[in-house]
Amino acid sequence: MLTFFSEDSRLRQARTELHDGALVSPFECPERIDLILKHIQQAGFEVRAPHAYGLEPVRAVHDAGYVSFLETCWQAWQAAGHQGEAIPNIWPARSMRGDHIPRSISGQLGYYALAAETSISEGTFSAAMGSKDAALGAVLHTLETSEPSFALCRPPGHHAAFDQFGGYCFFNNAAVAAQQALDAGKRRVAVLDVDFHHGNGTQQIFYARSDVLFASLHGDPDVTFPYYLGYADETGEGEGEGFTLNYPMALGTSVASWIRALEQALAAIKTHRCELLIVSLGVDIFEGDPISAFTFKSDDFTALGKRLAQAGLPTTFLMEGGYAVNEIGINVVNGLQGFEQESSQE
Ligand code: OKP
Ligand code: ZN
Repeated sequence: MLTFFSEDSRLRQARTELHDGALVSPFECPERIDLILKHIQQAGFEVRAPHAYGLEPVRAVHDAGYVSFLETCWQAWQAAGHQGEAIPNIWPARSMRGDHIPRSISGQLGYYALAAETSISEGTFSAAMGSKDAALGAVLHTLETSEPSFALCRPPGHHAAFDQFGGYCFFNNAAVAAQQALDAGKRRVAVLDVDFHHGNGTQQIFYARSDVLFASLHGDPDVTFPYYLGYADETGEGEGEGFTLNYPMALGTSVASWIRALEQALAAIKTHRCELLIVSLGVDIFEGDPISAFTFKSDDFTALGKRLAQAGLPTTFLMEGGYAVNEIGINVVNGLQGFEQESSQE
């Protein structure tokens, strides 16, 4: 499967993640790229560098002030004399005002953050640019040829909301790609999010819209990140009513019951006549993932890819999470090859 990857993704080299009350080396690390690329190359997939598409496709789904904040945050943080990486430690929480953006970079960090584990450091913005360029390159290829494609996006995107970063995400690559497809003439796009964590950002961006159907299979937010979104009763609002579908599942869920939820999501994608499938491909549903709790085995990713191919839609896969570094490449390639095997049989 043709793969799009920007070397700029390597420029995110954060040293700190707030995890279990300690600053640790981030789970979302550059080594993930090499492990995935190794297996992509072993599989014989061509890897292409994307064009630089600039900020216009980003501003189509994100707030302009938020984009500028990301672009200048690291400089402003350093100029303010801070020692470590930029990490928020106060928010406009429910008891305070959410309508004012403070002048101080510390106040801005909390305003534009939805979680505290994700630091901003040198190269973060450039990596986020490369990541969304890979997503755009891949979706444009699929739009032009109807062939499937894979974007090795890093950093991931599905937690990034209209004007918030967090959960290792800065630009919502799936939202950028879906909007691009609509702008290119598709009438309805499906974003299917199979990452272990709920794709809160993608959901929020399209919540009131019917031109993007968002379906997410994930760990029950009652007991796992991102906790405050992703419940089954969130189904969209206004025009978008019925175009958000959430399948929260218990920790420990294995492939059999997971696939039953997938069947429901794919049935809705069919009913609503979606013309393009964007898969937010998180492989943190793997049993060995260090921060997740589903029990997929490596072979189960092949079955997942095959089932997705049966939807019969032009499909673009975008990399999201996956942190069991030794198996991450195998799991990604199994999913993509399962898809290819099943497509070639039609
Ligand atoms: C990003 B993606 C674990 C806390 C989880 C952040 C998880 C971000 C996941 N103790 N912290 O969806 O894979
Ligand atoms: Zn995840």
